[in-house]
Amino acid sequence: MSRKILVPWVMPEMGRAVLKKAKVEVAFLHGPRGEMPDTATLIAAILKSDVLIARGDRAVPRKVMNAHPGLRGIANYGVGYNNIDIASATELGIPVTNTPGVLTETTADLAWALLMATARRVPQAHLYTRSGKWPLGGKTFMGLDIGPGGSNRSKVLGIIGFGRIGQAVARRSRGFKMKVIAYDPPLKALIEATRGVTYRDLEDLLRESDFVSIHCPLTAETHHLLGPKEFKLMKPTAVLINTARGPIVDEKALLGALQQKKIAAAGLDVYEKEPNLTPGLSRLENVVLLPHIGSATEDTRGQMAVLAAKNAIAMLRGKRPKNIVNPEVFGSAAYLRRIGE
Ligand code: 8YV
Repeated sequence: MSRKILVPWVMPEMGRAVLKKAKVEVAFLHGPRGEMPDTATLIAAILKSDVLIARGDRAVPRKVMNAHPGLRGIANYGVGYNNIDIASATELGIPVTNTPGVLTETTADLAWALLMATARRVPQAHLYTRSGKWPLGGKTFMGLDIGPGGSNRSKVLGIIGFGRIGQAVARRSRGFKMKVIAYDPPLKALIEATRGVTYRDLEDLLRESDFVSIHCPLTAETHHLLGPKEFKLMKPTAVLINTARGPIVDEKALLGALQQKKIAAAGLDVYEKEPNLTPGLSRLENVVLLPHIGSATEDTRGQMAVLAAKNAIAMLRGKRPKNIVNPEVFGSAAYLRRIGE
């Protein structure tokens, strides 16, 4: 029987084409409206497959991995892989891959769009104009400057997480004459070596920034990195942007900070319990809310699918994939058992 790749979601055509060209057997499994199968259905399908192409918004817990002793790998469609229990995958000898690089600029674009939209209240003004109230109402939609503004004061952009996306956001700030500070302990040396960017501890970054943009991965260390204590440190005129992962921010504490005007506004693309929002968040006037669309362009999602497909094909064939996140599995007894060597 030939080996099979399982895709339990609607994969962009560019990724499907790669699978087709490689002449590998693929099982596509999703509901009529593209919805992903429940865990029991997924486990039943994994039993008949050899590699899973997972999507970032769906958890792959240990019990799913454990379902099939011959599972040769999990290719995640997404650069973030907090949806996958990596410690269990490594212990069980399952290689996991992600899709870095191809979505860097697109996600940085979205972070920047959100920053501008939140500061200048673009969606709120759009809805108001569209509603036809404009000639009657006295709303003025006062916003916050991103550039130096009339007073000619450069604004401070604080970047939390200075990986590929954080760096791309920093590059975009140049045209706005911003002062850029960044916090990322493992990348302190890189930040210090980057022209126009200065390292700050988290507390100082929060105290000094006019805009705080989050670009770190979600890990045990970054879970609730921003909570009540941190919001108290921020300027009352500060804007928080999160296009990374929801649980990095304590969403209830953020709601409180926005309600009490401890900070001025927030632009969010990610949430603690997607697709659910903390009650009250969507009723606030000082938020701009997006449905996790950081990488959502045809081109970029297509390239992500290509990478995920290529990684899956390599793992199916027992080869080392390009974007491996737990390279220590190769050579482990657990992995060799899985691939039958
Ligand atoms: C995707 C993402 O929306 O790459 C990531 O980490 O969050 C996004 O690009 C997601 O992985 C798709 O489900």
